[in-house]
Amino acid sequence: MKIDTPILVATSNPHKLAEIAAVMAPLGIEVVGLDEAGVNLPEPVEDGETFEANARLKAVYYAARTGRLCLADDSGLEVEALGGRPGVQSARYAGIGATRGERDAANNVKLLIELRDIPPDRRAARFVCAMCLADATGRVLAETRGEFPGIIIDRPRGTNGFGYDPLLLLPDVGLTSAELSPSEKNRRSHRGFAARAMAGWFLRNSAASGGA
Ligand code: ITT
Repeated sequence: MKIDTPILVATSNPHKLAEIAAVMAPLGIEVVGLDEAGVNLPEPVEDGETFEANARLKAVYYAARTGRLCLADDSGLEVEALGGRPGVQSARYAGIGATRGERDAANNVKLLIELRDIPPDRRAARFVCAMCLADATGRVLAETRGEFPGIIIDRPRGTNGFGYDPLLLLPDVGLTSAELSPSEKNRRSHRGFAARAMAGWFLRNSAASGGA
């Protein structure tokens, strides 16, 4: 099939966009975010019960309204001791903060409060990322998923990344996700896996029609 690039990524989160672009660019797949593309639609209500449902909802919504091929990422943190919370509520867990940075900081504080009586050996958690690609008519073409397991520590460490990155420790390297370089995070992360699987879909499907 003919793939129109740059591919619209249905996100207003610049960190997600940068991480997805870093996977796609070396493969010759260009992406553009909602802001850069000048898409100024009201955000859809993310009321799905799963990451997959919300990724689908965002991809279909923006694809159908812009008439463009559209890739969406819905992601978040699942903490075992909290029964999988904050899960699909990860972005709005604390429910306060005017800016993305303030919301991330408030979410991290809330998570540490909720886990304060949980010992280190019961702090398993994982980031999950669901990606969905929809065509210009809003039809779902491909869906992928990635997971990034670790342990929640009791104080933030590191300045790279965003969101809950400073709280997810990777025991094998003794670093938090926010202490990884961007390329190392992408190599291991939920988003890196989901984006590479999606890149595979692009390459298979554009090759079949003789090029993107
Ligand atoms: P869009 O819906 O516009 O894409 P968003 O940030 O609101 O942006 P989500 O609804 O998917 O995206 O919420 C994802 C939240 O999960 C995000 O705000 C972070 O708090 C957290 N999260 C997801 N991926 C993460 C990562 O790689 N590192 C740290 N936190 C992450």
